[in-house]
Amino acid sequence: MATQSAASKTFEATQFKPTPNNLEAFFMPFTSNRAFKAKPRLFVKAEGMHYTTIEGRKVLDASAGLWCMNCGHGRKEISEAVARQIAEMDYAPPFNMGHPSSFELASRVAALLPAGLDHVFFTNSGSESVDSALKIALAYHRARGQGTRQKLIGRDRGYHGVGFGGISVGGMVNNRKWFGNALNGVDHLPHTYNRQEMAYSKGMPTWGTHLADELEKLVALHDASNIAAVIVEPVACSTGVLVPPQGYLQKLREICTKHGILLIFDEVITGFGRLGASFATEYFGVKPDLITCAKGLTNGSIPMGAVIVSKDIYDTFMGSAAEGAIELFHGYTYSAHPVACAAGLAALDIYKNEGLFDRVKELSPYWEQAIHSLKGTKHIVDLRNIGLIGAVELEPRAGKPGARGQEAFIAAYEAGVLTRVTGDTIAMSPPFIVEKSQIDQMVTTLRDVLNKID
Ligand code: PXG
Ligand code: PLP
Repeated sequence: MATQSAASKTFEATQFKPTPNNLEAFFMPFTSNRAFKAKPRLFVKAEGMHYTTIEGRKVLDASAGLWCMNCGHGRKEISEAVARQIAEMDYAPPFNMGHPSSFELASRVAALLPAGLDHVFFTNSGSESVDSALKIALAYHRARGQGTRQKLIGRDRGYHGVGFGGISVGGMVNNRKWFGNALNGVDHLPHTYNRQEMAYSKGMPTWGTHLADELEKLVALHDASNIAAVIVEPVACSTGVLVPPQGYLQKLREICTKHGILLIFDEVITGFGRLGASFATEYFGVKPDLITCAKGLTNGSIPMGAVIVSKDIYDTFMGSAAEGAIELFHGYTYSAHPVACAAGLAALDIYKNEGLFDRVKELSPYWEQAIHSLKGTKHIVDLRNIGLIGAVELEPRAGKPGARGQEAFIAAYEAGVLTRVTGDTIAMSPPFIVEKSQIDQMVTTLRDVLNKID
């Protein structure tokens, strides 16, 4: 009895303990928890092109959050649509039931893509989109009687999120080595970056088309009858903005088609206007069989992702399952969440009404010259750009890879510009509403910062 009352007292004490103003409990993702908690950087507000820090300082958002706030922050059209939807109907089960806006959003997304890429499966993130796309690819081959096609091919320096599928086809050592064997039967193409051959290329490098031929070697090694799909980011963003060589993606497409291998474009970042076209498929004129997307789909406001599949894939599922049977044994509690759908429809309206994809196209030449105006600045060894994406690659400090990049990132933040850092590469990808004067501010700040740090 005594024990019990002591236990309940402890419980009460815990329950009513005031929330400590303490950063300890949150195990932060992809962050040095100890460094952050020793010197936190907290945002409390966002409007237009700016965040406001907890100290009341304004920071220019040169990274669109994490490559997702394409329409800028604080968009009333989105917050009002979300508020209306959550009040009207907060949730509806996506298995066996439906709600109208999921069908509308799927149609609106399909309308942004070339004919034949016209069916949309909803997820809640880029990682879930990647795992879903890989599973759809495997199941598609099985459904058409080619169940031996089980191998998946990714690419070195690829980032496809953090699910077991995504880290398996991805090519970032730290995202893989801690987590055991992950998926079997995965192989990788070489990445397309070669500084000697392509440093300071504007847009697509002219060197490197031949790297797509490496896929023929993997086909020769594994045999086409064992390969389900190849997944690549049209532009590999997370590992430092690796712009594809001219003709490279076309060549991958040709080899995949020749061998009956599905081609998946991971457009989690390039989707929804980042290159100045609705998707990279339109920008490069190369049509994959599946596309993964997320981020810009809801302007980053509510988590949501999607996999767009070709008519052939969808029809194969429909044609091979028995009447009344489930065609795809896959889905999430929150697939096509009504609140996310409301955010997605509102975001698509903004893109259209404000002509934001065209705005990216119009701003791209200015952006390109601004990024390349940094040439010659201390520490810089390469500059890369495409659409509204730019990368500033720094010479790593001897024996301390990543240290200079991290210091530059923090110094830029303290000087009022939020960028993104991977290793020693600073990436920038502003919201599409960015003004030229703000592009100038980003570049000037980076130049000043690089001149100041060792
Ligand atoms: N595929 C690609 C191509 C991505 O860029 C994902 C999948 C995973 O999406 P989720 O929503 O599960 O995070 C991504 C995400 C960065 C950075 O700064 C990039 C991403 C996420 C966070 C940071 O490079 N990309
Ligand atoms: N784990 C358990 C115990 C569950 O019941 C569910 C869903 O019902 C899941 C995981 C998967 O969750 P989600 O559908 O949100 O991905």
